[in-house]
Amino acid sequence: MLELPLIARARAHANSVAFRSAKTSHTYQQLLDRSAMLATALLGDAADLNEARVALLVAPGPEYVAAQWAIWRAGGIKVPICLSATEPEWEYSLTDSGASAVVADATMAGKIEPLCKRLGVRLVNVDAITSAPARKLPEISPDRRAMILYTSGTTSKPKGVVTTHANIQAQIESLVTAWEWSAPDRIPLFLPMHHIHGIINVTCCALWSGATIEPFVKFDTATILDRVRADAYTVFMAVPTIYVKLIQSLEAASPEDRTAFVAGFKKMRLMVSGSAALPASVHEQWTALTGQKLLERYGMTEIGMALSNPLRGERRPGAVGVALPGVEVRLKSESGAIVTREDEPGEIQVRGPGVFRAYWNRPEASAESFDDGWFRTGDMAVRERGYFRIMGRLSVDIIKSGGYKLSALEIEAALLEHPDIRECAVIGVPDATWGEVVAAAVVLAEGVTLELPALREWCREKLSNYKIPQRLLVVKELPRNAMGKVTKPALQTMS
Ligand code: MLC
Ligand code: AMP
Repeated sequence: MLELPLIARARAHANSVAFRSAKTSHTYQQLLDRSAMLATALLGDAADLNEARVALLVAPGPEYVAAQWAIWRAGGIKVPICLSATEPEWEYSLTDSGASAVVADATMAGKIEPLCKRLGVRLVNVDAITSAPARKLPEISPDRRAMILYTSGTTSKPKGVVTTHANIQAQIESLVTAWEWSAPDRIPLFLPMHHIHGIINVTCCALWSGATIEPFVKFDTATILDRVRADAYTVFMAVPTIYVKLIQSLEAASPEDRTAFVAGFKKMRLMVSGSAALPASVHEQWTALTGQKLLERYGMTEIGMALSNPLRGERRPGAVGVALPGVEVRLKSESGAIVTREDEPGEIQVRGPGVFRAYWNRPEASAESFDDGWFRTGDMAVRERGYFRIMGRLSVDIIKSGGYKLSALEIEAALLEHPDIRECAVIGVPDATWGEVVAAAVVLAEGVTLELPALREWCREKLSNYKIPQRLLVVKELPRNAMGKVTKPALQTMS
């Protein structure tokens, strides 16, 4: 029987521990059995879900993976959605993807039930599924579409990035090879499970390799440091904001505690940073504090990981290394020429088996994002002494905050619904902890006032926590160029 490689790999590690937490542990065999049970429940009378979209709203951990595998084994497309999203954000993901079902744990099922009822979407509470008769599951070809991840871009609403099973496998194999994942590895999982960093780099790579994951609902510095002190991990993957927070905690710790934490970090075989630029100063501070040299890599939802500093060899602060196995990377200059020399900047373009298939239901955006078969990332880079260095993004409308990619346009659209806001422009302003924070410049209606706390409170119904402006600038008018277009770079100096 043709079986998904991820499932076949899990069988090879059947008796190993896939997930371990303070209270319980789950073997690969338990995940396989549970996913078969959930797949059966999802299928009902159908033989195959035939690429039906199934949204996934389960806290990180064994049940998340069992549900993910269940959707895949039943032939569906998994659409992971953010646990802390607002109802309008959930509604957008469900309607845009045309989801026919939401798979949720009991806690999340309670929260999303009213929306599912309103939209007529089936809600499957996994905690209520305790048995199912054994049955034959469909054969899934690697070319079948497997996942839709919503990612913000230069359009107001997020776009669904569609990857096939073969794309996902290529993304995993590239990292497993480059970073030498193996069964004895142990890794904490504290990143959100609706983005590739948590899904592919941490979870899928670990489970492909027979390694053990320790899941947390969210990142908590004190909890993680306690586990680091206990030598719980061999591999650690985080966004730069987390390293900044860890540095702050290490510096604030007593000398005894710090020595114990540092000993734990020192013993790890690999610590990776990615999803946003790691300032060279943070890289150097981390090495000075712990003796560990962070491995910085660069990736994107549409392509998986593309560039990485080496596991063995120079890990250069401020640089993202070279192309990963199976990934081709080129730079295209503003003039349209392929960059062949060092020190000449260009847009990063990527080709390879890990590159996504298309944006969901957006043929034009999909076509525009490719240049002769190469995916246009919208990030600028330069090659220096053999390594790529990221210089920034082509669009001012894309903000990276805490590792999350945010669309200024999406936030502007939400702010314009505020009765007192007549015009607005959103930008990302540099921030030592978050990389960038969201700042809004607004023109108010006549005679009204608006303070940041009130605006933030108002936003809570519409936007996830990390999209809500952290800075507010009330202006008489927005800076515009001769064509009447708002000039966002001018706002940077105003803030
Ligand atoms: C939260 N806060 C922020 C903020 N997010 N402030 C400024 N900017 C932000 N972005 C504030 C909250 O308002 C709150 O303040 C306080 O911080 C705590 O909020 P929280 O939600 O509990 O935050 P925390 O859990 O500390 O979140 C930090 C984090 C999280 C770094 C753990 O942001 C995170 O998990 N980021 C990772 C995202 C990720 O996985 N990206 C990968 C995308 S894939 P108050 O005042 O209310 O207490 C990708 C491709 C690739 O990029 O290459 O990997
Ligand atoms: P996302 O769309 O959420 O997958 O985010 C991908 C984007 O994150 C990339 O296009 C980059 O802008 C940014 N990114 C990821 N890794 C790095 C890195 N190491 N340095 C700078 N930017 C990064």
